[in-house]
Amino acid sequence: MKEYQGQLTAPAEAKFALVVSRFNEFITSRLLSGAVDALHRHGVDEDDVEVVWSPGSFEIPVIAARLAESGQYAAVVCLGAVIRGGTDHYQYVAAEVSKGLSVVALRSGVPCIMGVLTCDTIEQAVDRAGAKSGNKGAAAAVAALEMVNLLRQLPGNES
Ligand code: INI
Repeated sequence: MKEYQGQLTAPAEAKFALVVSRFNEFITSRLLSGAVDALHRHGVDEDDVEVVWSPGSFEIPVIAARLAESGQYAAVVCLGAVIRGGTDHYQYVAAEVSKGLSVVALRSGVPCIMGVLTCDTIEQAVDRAGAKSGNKGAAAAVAALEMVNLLRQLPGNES
């Protein structure tokens, strides 16, 4: 039986794009710190990490699409915080960013990691941005490493 699994080490000659939302920057800056820290601690060179700021989470997919289609990045790590407010706006933003990222990843073949929190409360978001529930930005970065290493092993890899 042949079994594939992605290692969590820095892949050779791989650049990582991090797309981070300015909306709820209090939370997303913590996700960004977690993602950058995780990449560095797994051996990714600082020069192989590029950060792009998005106005809000809704705009992340179009930025991710440009980056993924450029062919310059092994993975795009998307970071945002969608937090429920007094209206149903939250639902539209959360649905579009998750759907958009999945479309971009499937069309481009480049992993677009969903590090966008979708929370009912600010407290839930804080918990996931470096407090009680860890740092989901770091988790997203580790998922990116795993996906890049995994895709390089699977049939059809050209690199
Ligand atoms: N953007 C977020 O990233 N998080 C939110 O919680 C949020 N809410 O709830 O409004 C949000 N809205 C802005 C949205 O992403 C767009 O930037 C805006 O609608 C302009 O297109």
